[in-house]
Amino acid sequence: MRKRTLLMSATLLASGLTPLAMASAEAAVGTPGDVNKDGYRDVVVTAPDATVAGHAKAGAVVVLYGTAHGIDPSRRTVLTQNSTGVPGTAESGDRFGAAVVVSDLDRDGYSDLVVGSPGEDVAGDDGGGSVTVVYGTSSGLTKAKSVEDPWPSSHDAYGRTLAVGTYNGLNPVNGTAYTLSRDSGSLYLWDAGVGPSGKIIGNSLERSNVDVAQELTSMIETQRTYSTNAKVIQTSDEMLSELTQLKR
Ligand SMILES: [Ca+2]
Ligand SMILES: [Ca+2]
Ligand SMILES: [Ca+2]
Repeated sequence: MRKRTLLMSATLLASGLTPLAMASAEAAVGTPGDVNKDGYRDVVVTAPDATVAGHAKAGAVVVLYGTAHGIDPSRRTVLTQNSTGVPGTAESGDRFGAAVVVSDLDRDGYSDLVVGSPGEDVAGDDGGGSVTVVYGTSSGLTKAKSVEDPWPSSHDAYGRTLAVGTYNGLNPVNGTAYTLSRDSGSLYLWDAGVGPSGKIIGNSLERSNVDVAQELTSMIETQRTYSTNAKVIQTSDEMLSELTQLKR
């Protein structure tokens, strides 16, 4: 169980914080990286230094859609903070798209975009940063919500790095893949070193709650116990067979 805690205690992380709760469902569906759920993976290109409506480095994200014959450049969606459904306004230095992760957060089969805007001004703080989730839907990329840096006085550039994962309560699919369950809980965005999230410290050893030697010893003991029990059953079976033969 300790191993399980280590391996499965992941979550949707941003270089930021605050609960951006995502619904969880029973199982993953659809094709990974498929924003429009047509069965073909799509390509997401980031342009955080793009000028938008005259605002330098406001940033943009471009989705190029896959087809049976590969990427079709004529089929694309350009997202900025001025796009329909995307919260906020494109401003100089927002750098929308400085980090992007593609993942189906709400498990509806449409891959969603998690987009960082580390230069977004928040509550009067210059460059506090924000993270926007743009949901893939049957009607396109027009549904989104954002989380701003909730502790703008503590740090800047919230959303400069992003990661997606899931917590405990997962359903194993095979040896290395898992899907969400009703027990998985919600997904949250947090900044490293803020709130309940941990820090990564350079030039230092990381502590582990798994004693590898003890785990190996336990595994060997379990295996030997199993072998012994199997031998007892086999011997009993042979004795019964012998008795049966004698009776005949
Ligand atoms: Ca697609
Ligand atoms: Ca903005
Ligand atoms: Ca989705």
